[in-house]
Amino acid sequence: MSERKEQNETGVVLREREEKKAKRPRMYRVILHNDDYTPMDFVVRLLETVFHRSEAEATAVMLHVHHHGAGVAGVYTHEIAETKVAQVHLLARKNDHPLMASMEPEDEEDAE
Ligand code: TYC
Repeated sequence: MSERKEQNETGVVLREREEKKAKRPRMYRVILHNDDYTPMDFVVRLLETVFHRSEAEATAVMLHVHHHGAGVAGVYTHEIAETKVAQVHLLARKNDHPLMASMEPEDEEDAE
């Protein structure tokens, strides 16, 4: 955001802030973490309902998390990602499962 200084005929200096560019928003990965207790079927249903994955995608993501410890459920703007993380925790706790989710910026700069 740059500033431009202009001087009019009265000698008053006017500062004008140029319009902020409509940049693409920073995107965040919502990460699901593995645990030993949350049922596989619960994770698949959650990926379908909260993350709008097909059954095949949901199963693939769940198995990835199960075998590798963590995996990407979806990529969203900051506010949407926060909401998804909260929805995962709410649904999991409601069903007495320890399932954990987190979010991280997609671009490298200060990831994690
Ligand atoms: N490891 C769990 C089980 O064997 C399944 C699971 C998958 C749990 C993904 C959490 O994010 C998770 N029942």
